[in-house]
Amino acid sequence: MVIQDFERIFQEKIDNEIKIEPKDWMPEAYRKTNIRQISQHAHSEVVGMLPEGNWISRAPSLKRKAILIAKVQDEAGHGLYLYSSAETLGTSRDEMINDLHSGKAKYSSIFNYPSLSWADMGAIGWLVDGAAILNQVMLCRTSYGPYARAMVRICKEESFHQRQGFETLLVLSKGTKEQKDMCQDAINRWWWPSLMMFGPKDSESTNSDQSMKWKIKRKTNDELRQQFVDMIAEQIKLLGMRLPDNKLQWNEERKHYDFGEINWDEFWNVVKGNGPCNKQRLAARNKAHEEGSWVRKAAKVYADKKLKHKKEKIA
Ligand code: FAQ
Repeated sequence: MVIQDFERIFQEKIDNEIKIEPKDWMPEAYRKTNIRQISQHAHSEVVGMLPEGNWISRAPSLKRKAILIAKVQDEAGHGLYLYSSAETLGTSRDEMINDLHSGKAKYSSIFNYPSLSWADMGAIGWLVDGAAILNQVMLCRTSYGPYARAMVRICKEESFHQRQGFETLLVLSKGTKEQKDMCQDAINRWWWPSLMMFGPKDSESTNSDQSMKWKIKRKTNDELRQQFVDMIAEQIKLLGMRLPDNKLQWNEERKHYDFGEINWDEFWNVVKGNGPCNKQRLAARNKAHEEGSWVRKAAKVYADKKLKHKKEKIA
């Protein structure tokens, strides 16, 4: 077979909604963009543990603490599924982790903002997990098999995360004046960064066109962002709070909510490493990695020993 035959078979699979699997032939650019997106996604899950981890020791009750610990653990699990999925494309876990720790690899801009109050745990669950789910539901149909299958499992957990976030805010929204103010303040601070999670406008998205053609992405950044605004603009009514956007208004003609302009300078500034917590997040990841080196060494010695015993048994 010549290269054109491989390309034709690959394209036929994409056209017929047949998943691309690790041992299938694929264009190098398809492999690369999947490694890029999946590893960035994995890093986001892992770095995303930090703003929430900050509140485990200060959760207001044992029940809230147990829920938060479970949620943070889920994010670690998501990171692991995703790293494994990226590894099937020929990259190594060490390579991906090194790229994160050296600051070379990207992760979601949202995790470079500080979590300042207990209400932030509610806002992260409701808004950040809410944005993450919309994106991930579409990724359950992504064309690369191991990524799509990881997403199915992750989405089940994320929908629990979003509901717990909403419930946390609902309790605060019915509380004292201080609790209501704390709830509104958290929504004010997390709203715009949540909209940025969907990435740049379609007209400025460098990867979207090709990723849509390969069915890696099934909806564009702007389509998903609009879906998110429409969903949250309705849900906030139940909280009796408001979104910090004077331009937010139902547009009967479009059958969507109109909303104000995102501060794209702020977005790119955060993506380039200059957000409020970028340096702090990378320092925390590097420290955790260094402190965990004895665990990795011990696990390797154990694995080597087991392999040796197995070989001796066979011999
Ligand atoms: N932050 O051409 P596009 C979560 C970069 S998981 C930083 O539009 P693409 C769970 C982009 O990489 C949240 N960088 O890119 C959780 C590209 O640069 P590159 C993460 C961003 O890939 C909840 C450049 O800008 N979810 O939250 C961002 O087609 C609570 C041009 O952009 C995923 O990763 C950004 N927000 O579309 C955990 C989902 N946006 O790589 C704990 C999978 C864009 O060329 C607590 N990823 N950039 O150098 C995706 O769906 C896509 O990668 C997009 C971006 C939609 C994020």
